[in-house]
Amino acid sequence: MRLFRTESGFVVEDGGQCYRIAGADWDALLAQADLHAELRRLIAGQKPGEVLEAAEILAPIGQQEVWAAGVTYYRSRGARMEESKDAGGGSFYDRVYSAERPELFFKSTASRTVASGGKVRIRADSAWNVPEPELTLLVSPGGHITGYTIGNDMSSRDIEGENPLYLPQAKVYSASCALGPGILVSNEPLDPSTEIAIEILRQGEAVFSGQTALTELKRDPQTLVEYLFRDNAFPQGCFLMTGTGIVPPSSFTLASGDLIRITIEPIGTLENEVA
Ligand code: DO4
Ligand code: MG
Repeated sequence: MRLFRTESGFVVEDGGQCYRIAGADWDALLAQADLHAELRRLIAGQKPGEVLEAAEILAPIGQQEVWAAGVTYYRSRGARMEESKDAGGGSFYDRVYSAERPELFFKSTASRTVASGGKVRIRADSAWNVPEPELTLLVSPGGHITGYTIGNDMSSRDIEGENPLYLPQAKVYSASCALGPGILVSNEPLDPSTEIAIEILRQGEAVFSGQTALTELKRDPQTLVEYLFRDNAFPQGCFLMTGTGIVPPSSFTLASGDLIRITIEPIGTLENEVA
């Protein structure tokens, strides 16, 4: 079952049929410990037949914070070691990849997050930028994973590579995060064979494509959540990006007008143009 926040209300898609949910509050919904059961209850007895208009879809975020895990795939470890070797930051990435404690950082709020169909940004003081396609968890205030969405952790690699202490500036700026299109609501873990794919189009031509699978994710999503919730309260729940396993070659940087398409099959496709 998938849940969408749209300009004209909330829509549940279940078995190919769409249902509208009236009178619900987004933050209260996302805070449900068993969102799946709550949506079942809300659509019970309703007639399907609603139409989900892609142009109406909003980012599936309210008051929740977006956090992110880093260096959770071998490819991310290698790319970070390479970009920061002149700054002496290389060994940090190697160590965090195999440490028990994961890298977790604050990524975004609703005001910095764009929906599928919206425009992500490159910051003006950076010349080397990439999208990071990431499976993103919806986590309830009690720390239960209740859903999955697609995230783009836009990143300025030159700023991050110059000094690891610049990470917040490389990661957190206006329109640096995209989430959506909707939330796959499920209490079950995703199949490890689930694939994450990205395609970047420039003037209609593919300039980069890549894919990975959750089998490559070094950390268990629930363990990432347990670390995030240590001495940290999320009264509205939160989103947790699980890291990227796809990094374009060092010669690649995003340009204005590029179209970024990230697909995780059971969730959908997150599509954003670069402003
Ligand atoms: O340590 C830097 C950021 C890592 C990250 O965002 C990722 O691996 O996805
Ligand atoms: Mg990332």
